[in-house]
Amino acid sequence: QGEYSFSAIEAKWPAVWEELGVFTPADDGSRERRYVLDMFPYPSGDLHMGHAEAFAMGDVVARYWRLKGYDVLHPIGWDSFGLPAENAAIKRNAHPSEWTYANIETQAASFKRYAISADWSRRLHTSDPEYYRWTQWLFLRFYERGLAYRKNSPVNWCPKDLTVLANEQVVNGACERCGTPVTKKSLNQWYFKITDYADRLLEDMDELKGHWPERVLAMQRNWIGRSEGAHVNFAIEAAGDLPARDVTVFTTRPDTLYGATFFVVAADTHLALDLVTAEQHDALMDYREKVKALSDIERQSTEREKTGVFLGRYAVNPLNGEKLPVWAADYVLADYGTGAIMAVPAHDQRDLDFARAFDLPVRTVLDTGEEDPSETGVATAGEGTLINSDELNGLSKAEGIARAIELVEAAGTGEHAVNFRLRDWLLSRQRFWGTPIPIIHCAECGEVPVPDNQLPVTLPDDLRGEALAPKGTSPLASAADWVNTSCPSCGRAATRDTDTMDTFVDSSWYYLRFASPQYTEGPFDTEAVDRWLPVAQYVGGVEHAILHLLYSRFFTKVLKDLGLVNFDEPFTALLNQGQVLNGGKAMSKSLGNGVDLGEQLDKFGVDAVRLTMVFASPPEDDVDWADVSPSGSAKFLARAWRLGQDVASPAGADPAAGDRALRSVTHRTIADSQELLEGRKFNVVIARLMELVNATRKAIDSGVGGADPAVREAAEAVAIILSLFAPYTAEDLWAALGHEPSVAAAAWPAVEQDLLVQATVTAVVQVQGKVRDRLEVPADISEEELKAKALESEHVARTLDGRGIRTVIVRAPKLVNVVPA
Ligand code: ANZ
Ligand code: ZN
Repeated sequence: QGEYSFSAIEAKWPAVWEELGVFTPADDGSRERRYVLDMFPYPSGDLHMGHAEAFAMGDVVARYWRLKGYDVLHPIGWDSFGLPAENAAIKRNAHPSEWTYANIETQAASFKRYAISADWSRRLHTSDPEYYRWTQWLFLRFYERGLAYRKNSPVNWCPKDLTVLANEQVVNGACERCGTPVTKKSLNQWYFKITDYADRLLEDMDELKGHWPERVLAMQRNWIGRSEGAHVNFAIEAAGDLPARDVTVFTTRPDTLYGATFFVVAADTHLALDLVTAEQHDALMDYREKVKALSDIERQSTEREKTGVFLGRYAVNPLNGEKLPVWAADYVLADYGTGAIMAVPAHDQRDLDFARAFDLPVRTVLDTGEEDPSETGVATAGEGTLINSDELNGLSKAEGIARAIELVEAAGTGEHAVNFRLRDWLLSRQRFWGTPIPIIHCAECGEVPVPDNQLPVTLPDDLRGEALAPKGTSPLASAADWVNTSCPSCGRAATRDTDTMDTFVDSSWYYLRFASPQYTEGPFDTEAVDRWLPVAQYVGGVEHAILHLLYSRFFTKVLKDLGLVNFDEPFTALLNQGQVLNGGKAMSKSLGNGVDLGEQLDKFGVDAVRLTMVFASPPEDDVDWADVSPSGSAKFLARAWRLGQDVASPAGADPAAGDRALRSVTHRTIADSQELLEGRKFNVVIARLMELVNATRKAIDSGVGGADPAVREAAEAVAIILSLFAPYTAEDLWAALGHEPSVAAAAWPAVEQDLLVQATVTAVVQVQGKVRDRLEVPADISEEELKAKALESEHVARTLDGRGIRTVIVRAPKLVNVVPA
């Protein structure tokens, strides 16, 4: 009794929840299982507003499913390897684990305060040796299948972080972490062969349609970038001492073969060096120096003037024997397709720009009805009829593509081909705080995997401060004791691989580990995984649309092929929550508009902050903290909580005898909430809940009174629905209503169908006092709704006959009088 005090309530319940273990799944098969997962956090300092939003959303789902009778797995853990810990350790002359585990403790305490209904007994950290042992074990399984391999190639290099980056970590030519423009560096690095799975990653997206945001699917589809066309071989004629040879191009438009007027190879390839004649050699070398300084984005920009160098050679068109000059240019990329193209300037804008810059011929081969590209400077790409193309003349574009492929296949100079934009996943990092790559390099035996029974290869714990600073080679290389070992195969002196794995490897399988986090016989107990996975609802930010989600999908498919899991997709449904903004902008240090979560919780209480987050907008939309009212939420919570003081009927009182109007509101709220929750419209559920609280208050204060069992029924529904958003207040209300032990152990209320039928009344619609229409409307219709309905009436419109309206008098639910101007 007394006044609503969030701090008093917050002090009371965590111990109760912990003791009851209400958030630990029974896992005994007595109920259907469901797995709800929030993308696990990185332990950078304390929780922030973004965590508060994402975890509030995930918790709504977990709590709702629990009330609906499912056995719910809702675990929590930390993605705890990564650069910030290392940078902090360098600055403080410490070990990265100190900063990491201290932050984890801070966040764990905040999560507990925030009342996330998580099963804390399953907590994991990817930087624990018990976890990364299995990351290493999985790496070795990939290695055995040829899916983890090392190669020397130019890689993305961040000159600030002094480490390589995966393509997925380069955003607009810059490091996704620090924003420094990325350069290329030739290094021997480890890769995962994700390209082997390109087709399946694409096809299996069909399963996800309707359950994942379309935007995320589109981004993945685009990233995988499947193109269909042909590989066509062009003979390059001998020149001087240089012998003739073949070079293959990838084209999506073999129908335009007759329109090829020159041939281009990427300037920064070996192929360009192999092809160039002695006369043109110096020109090419100069040009390559200039190209080095450019990013891929700049290279492909249609805005930039085209540059290139003639290589002194000619390629022969396999269909008509025509000789095409061979050029090297930067707009052709070394690592896409074959790194060489046939240029068709009439129908490809970049080729046309190049042709105009170097005065090369333009030949239209597809009549699209548009103007001549050689005159307009605009390449034509639409549908049309093939011309100037000998045996292809008269065909449509699609027919031409098919026919041209037949022709080159018959001549043995080409074949149908599919090309992907997706590249293999570069996984080595020259940093310390990550999972060591479990490979030993032996002068005799080459690469030797560390035997499973010697895992984990643990990180040395004596490196601190400056010893961890990035030098371009891994800091592990300086730990001589650690590096020097013996070859598991021949016993001779050998060295450990000194790179660590991209932290996205750690997060590619953690959702599996949660099924059996203490399992010691393997990365996970396959039976436990069979029971719980795939994840029924995954919740996280759209910034992971490609990286984490694509990698996890890839891991799952490999594990399926290894016989370790029996599903293809790890996350059945995905919810991308919006961002939390302040003043319409993302919170940032430089803007000084950051909002501290801890301060908000101290000021308004956990429940008010949670409720505000969910109430602000549909889960996918951004929340602007400048536009919301946590104090308004706090007032509503107090109002809901006070219902508990006014219910005067005993627990278990039969509501059947209670006030029918209130019962009808209660049951409609329950039924609608259920539907809204299934449709992820959490914010609307809160709006409906507010209406129910108002209706209950009205009933108590009017004739119905607190002793009516319908009031109890309504208050109990309020407690149960409220528990999804404001668990502390809901618990206290539930206890005030005489229930034990926890509202989290309650059941979602059953809906009585006959109470859903709305009572209706007949409303009379008048124009200037004369009855013009009668409408059947709900007895509790609002003034605005009734007014809107009346103005939609055809009879009213006819009577008004174009006259304007002076005023509308509304007496809901029975009368509307329209007064014309
Ligand atoms: C001839 C042609 C004629 C082309 C035409 C297009 C239009 P997508 O769809 O992205 O896969 N291409 C091939 N390899 C390239 C490389 N390494 N760097 C830059 N461009 C490259 O694009 C495939 C098309 O992009 C290919 O088809 C090729 O140009 C070009 F009217 O061949 B096409
Ligand atoms: Zn050896």
